[in-house]
Amino acid sequence: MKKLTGSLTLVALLFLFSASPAFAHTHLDTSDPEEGSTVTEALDRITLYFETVIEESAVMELHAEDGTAITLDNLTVHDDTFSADVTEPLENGTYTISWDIIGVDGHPMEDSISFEVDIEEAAVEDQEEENTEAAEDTSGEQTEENEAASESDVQETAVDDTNSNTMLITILVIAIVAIVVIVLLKRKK
Ligand SMILES: [Cu+2]
Repeated sequence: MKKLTGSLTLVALLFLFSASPAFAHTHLDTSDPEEGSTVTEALDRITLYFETVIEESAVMELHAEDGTAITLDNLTVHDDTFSADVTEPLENGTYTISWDIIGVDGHPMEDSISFEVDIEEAAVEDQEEENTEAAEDTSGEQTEENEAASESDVQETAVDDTNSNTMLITILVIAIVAIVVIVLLKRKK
Protein backbone atom coordinates (compact mmCIF):
# COMPACT_ATOMS: atom_id res chain seq x y z
CA MET A 1 0.00 0.00 0.00
CA LYS A 2 2.89 2.33 0.86
CA LYS A 3 4.45 1.53 -2.50
CA LEU A 4 1.25 2.44 -4.30
CA THR A 5 0.92 5.73 -2.43
CA GLY A 6 4.54 6.48 -3.23
CA SER A 7 4.01 5.77 -6.92
CA LEU A 8 0.89 7.91 -7.01
CA THR A 9 2.74 10.77 -5.33
CA LEU A 10 5.54 10.43 -7.85
CA VAL A 11 3.07 10.49 -10.74
CA ALA A 12 1.32 13.51 -9.22
CA LEU A 13 4.66 15.32 -8.81
CA LEU A 14 5.72 14.48 -12.37
CA PHE A 15 2.38 15.78 -13.59
CA LEU A 16 2.82 19.02 -11.64
CA PHE A 17 6.34 19.59 -12.89
CA SER A 18 5.78 18.61 -16.50
CA ALA A 19 2.20 19.37 -17.50
CA SER A 20 1.03 22.26 -15.37
CA PRO A 21 3.81 24.80 -16.00
CA ALA A 22 3.71 23.97 -19.71
CA PHE A 23 1.06 26.62 -20.21
CA ALA A 24 3.61 29.25 -19.23
CA HIS A 25 6.69 27.79 -20.91
CA THR A 26 8.19 29.90 -23.64
CA HIS A 27 8.40 27.93 -26.87
CA LEU A 28 9.60 28.95 -30.27
CA ASP A 29 6.86 30.63 -32.28
CA THR A 30 8.60 30.80 -35.66
CA SER A 31 12.06 31.40 -37.02
CA ASP A 32 14.12 32.56 -39.98
CA PRO A 33 15.14 30.15 -41.43
CA GLU A 34 12.11 28.08 -40.51
CA GLU A 35 12.19 24.55 -39.17
CA GLY A 36 12.61 22.10 -42.07
CA SER A 37 13.05 24.84 -44.66
CA THR A 38 15.66 24.94 -47.43
CA VAL A 39 17.85 28.02 -47.66
CA THR A 40 18.85 28.80 -51.26
CA GLU A 41 20.64 32.12 -50.70
CA ALA A 42 23.62 32.93 -48.49
CA LEU A 43 22.47 32.96 -44.89
CA ASP A 44 24.04 35.72 -42.82
CA ARG A 45 21.58 36.02 -39.96
CA ILE A 46 19.35 33.72 -37.93
CA THR A 47 16.30 35.02 -36.06
CA LEU A 48 14.22 33.08 -33.55
CA TYR A 49 10.78 34.40 -32.61
CA PHE A 50 9.53 33.16 -29.23
CA GLU A 51 6.04 33.12 -27.76
CA THR A 52 6.99 35.53 -24.99
CA VAL A 53 9.69 37.94 -23.99
CA ILE A 54 12.90 36.08 -23.10
CA GLU A 55 15.81 36.97 -20.84
CA GLU A 56 18.93 38.50 -22.36
CA SER A 57 21.15 35.63 -21.16
CA ALA A 58 19.97 33.51 -24.12
CA VAL A 59 22.41 31.18 -25.87
CA MET A 60 22.23 30.08 -29.52
CA GLU A 61 24.42 27.61 -31.40
CA LEU A 62 24.63 26.49 -35.01
CA HIS A 63 25.99 23.08 -35.95
CA ALA A 64 26.60 21.36 -39.27
CA GLU A 65 25.41 17.77 -39.66
CA ASP A 66 28.89 16.43 -38.83
CA GLY A 67 28.75 18.30 -35.53
CA THR A 68 31.02 21.18 -36.53
CA ALA A 69 30.07 24.36 -34.72
CA ILE A 70 29.64 27.45 -36.88
CA THR A 71 30.53 30.59 -34.97
CA LEU A 72 27.64 32.95 -34.36
CA ASP A 73 28.28 36.58 -33.61
CA ASN A 74 26.31 39.59 -32.44
CA LEU A 75 23.73 37.59 -30.46
CA THR A 76 20.88 39.96 -29.77
CA VAL A 77 17.76 39.56 -27.65
CA HIS A 78 15.01 42.06 -28.31
CA ASP A 79 11.81 41.26 -26.39
CA ASP A 80 10.65 37.98 -27.95
CA THR A 81 13.18 37.85 -30.80
CA PHE A 82 16.64 36.37 -30.57
CA SER A 83 18.97 36.82 -33.52
CA ALA A 84 22.59 36.14 -34.39
CA ASP A 85 24.98 36.71 -37.30
CA VAL A 86 26.33 33.70 -39.16
CA THR A 87 30.05 34.47 -39.48
CA GLU A 88 30.99 32.16 -42.35
CA PRO A 89 29.39 30.97 -45.59
CA LEU A 90 27.49 27.73 -45.08
CA GLU A 91 28.25 24.79 -47.33
CA ASN A 92 25.29 22.85 -48.61
CA GLY A 93 23.93 20.43 -46.05
CA THR A 94 21.77 20.11 -42.98
CA TYR A 95 22.21 22.48 -40.06
CA THR A 96 20.82 22.58 -36.54
CA ILE A 97 20.07 25.73 -34.61
CA SER A 98 19.91 25.05 -30.88
CA TRP A 99 19.06 27.47 -28.11
CA ASP A 100 18.95 27.74 -24.36
CA ILE A 101 16.70 30.55 -23.22
CA ILE A 102 14.88 31.63 -20.08
CA GLY A 103 11.26 32.45 -20.74
CA VAL A 104 8.96 34.99 -19.14
CA ASP A 105 8.09 32.50 -16.35
CA GLY A 106 11.77 32.11 -15.44
CA HIS A 107 12.02 28.55 -16.81
CA PRO A 108 15.06 27.60 -18.85
CA MET A 109 14.01 26.17 -22.21
CA GLU A 110 16.30 24.21 -24.52
CA ASP A 111 15.34 23.12 -27.99
CA SER A 112 16.54 23.01 -31.57
CA ILE A 113 15.38 23.09 -35.17
CA SER A 114 17.00 21.96 -38.40
CA PHE A 115 17.13 23.43 -41.87
CA GLU A 116 18.84 22.69 -45.18
CA VAL A 117 21.26 24.81 -47.14
CA ASP A 118 21.15 24.22 -50.89
CA ILE A 119 22.88 27.00 -52.82
CA GLU A 120 23.97 26.77 -56.45
CA GLU A 121 27.76 26.57 -57.00
CA ALA A 122 28.08 30.00 -58.67
CA ALA A 123 26.24 31.67 -55.83
CA VAL A 124 28.59 30.05 -53.32
CA GLU A 125 31.66 31.37 -55.17
CA ASP A 126 30.19 34.89 -55.27
CA GLN A 127 29.57 34.74 -51.57
CA GLU A 128 33.12 33.57 -50.88
CA GLU A 129 34.52 36.45 -52.92
CA GLU A 130 32.34 38.90 -51.00
CA ASN A 131 33.56 37.47 -47.72
CA THR A 132 37.21 37.73 -48.78
CA GLU A 133 36.69 41.37 -49.66
CA ALA A 134 34.88 41.98 -46.40
CA ALA A 135 37.74 40.35 -44.48
CA GLU A 136 40.27 42.62 -46.20
CA ASP A 137 38.16 45.67 -45.42
CA THR A 138 37.84 44.88 -41.74
CA SER A 139 41.54 44.11 -41.21
CA GLY A 140 42.62 47.10 -39.16
CA GLU A 141 46.32 46.26 -39.21
CA GLN A 142 46.64 46.75 -42.94
CA THR A 143 47.48 50.22 -44.18
CA GLU A 144 45.13 51.92 -46.60
CA GLU A 145 47.63 51.33 -49.40
CA ASN A 146 47.72 47.61 -48.71
CA GLU A 147 43.96 47.46 -48.56
CA ALA A 148 43.72 49.13 -51.97
CA ALA A 149 46.23 46.75 -53.49
CA SER A 150 44.63 43.73 -55.05
CA GLU A 151 46.20 40.29 -54.79
CA SER A 152 47.69 40.49 -58.30
CA ASP A 153 49.33 43.82 -57.45
CA VAL A 154 50.94 42.26 -54.43
CA GLN A 155 52.23 39.39 -56.55
CA GLU A 156 53.61 41.80 -59.16
CA THR A 157 55.42 43.75 -56.46
CA ALA A 158 56.93 40.53 -55.17
CA VAL A 159 58.10 39.59 -58.69
CA ASP A 160 59.53 43.11 -59.19
CA ASP A 161 61.42 42.83 -55.92
CA THR A 162 62.89 39.50 -56.95
CA ASN A 163 63.94 40.93 -60.33
CA SER A 164 65.60 44.00 -58.82
CA ASN A 165 67.37 41.79 -56.27
CA THR A 166 68.70 39.60 -59.08
CA MET A 167 69.84 42.73 -60.94
CA LEU A 168 71.65 44.06 -57.87
CA ILE A 169 73.41 40.76 -57.29
CA THR A 170 74.43 40.56 -60.97
CA ILE A 171 75.83 44.12 -60.85
CA LEU A 172 77.68 43.34 -57.61
CA VAL A 173 79.17 40.16 -59.07
CA ILE A 174 80.25 42.01 -62.22
CA ALA A 175 81.75 44.81 -60.10
CA ILE A 176 83.66 42.34 -57.90
CA VAL A 177 84.93 40.42 -60.92
CA ALA A 178 85.98 43.73 -62.53
CA ILE A 179 87.83 44.82 -59.36
CA VAL A 180 89.59 41.44 -59.09
CA VAL A 181 90.60 41.61 -62.77
CA ILE A 182 91.89 45.20 -62.35
CA VAL A 183 93.86 44.24 -59.21
CA LEU A 184 95.35 41.18 -60.96
CA LEU A 185 96.28 43.24 -64.03
CA LYS A 186 97.96 45.88 -61.85
CA ARG A 187 99.99 43.18 -60.02
CA LYS A 188 101.23 41.76 -63.31
CA LYS A 189 102.80 45.09 -64.19
CU1 LIG B 1 7.84 27.48 -17.95
